[in-house]
Amino acid sequence: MGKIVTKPSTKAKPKLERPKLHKVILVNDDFTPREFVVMILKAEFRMTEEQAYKVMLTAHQRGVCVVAVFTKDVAETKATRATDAGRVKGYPLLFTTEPEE
Ligand code: TYC
Repeated sequence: MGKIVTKPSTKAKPKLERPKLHKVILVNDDFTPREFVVMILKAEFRMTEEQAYKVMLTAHQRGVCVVAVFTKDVAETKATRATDAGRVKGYPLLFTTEPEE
């Protein structure tokens, strides 16, 4: 019985690339009331009071806090909506986005 010789595979493996996730980052400022930040986090990011308070406090103490990760589109839309909600009230509240490594 002869040995079966297989030729080296040259088939390209299709890469299943999952879309890179983007962080939404809450940035601290000296003017936006704490309760307003908590309210926006609850409304836009569907957090509980407790989760929202922790994220607000972390940003307050450290300058920034990652709120959540989403696909690029969703992250940018949510960051813009949340930032605009502050602007409407005259607050400098800022949400930014950044791709995950
Ligand atoms: N630093 C604000 C204050 O003392 C509260 C605040 C927290 C504002 C987090 C923005 O991302 C922020 N009123």
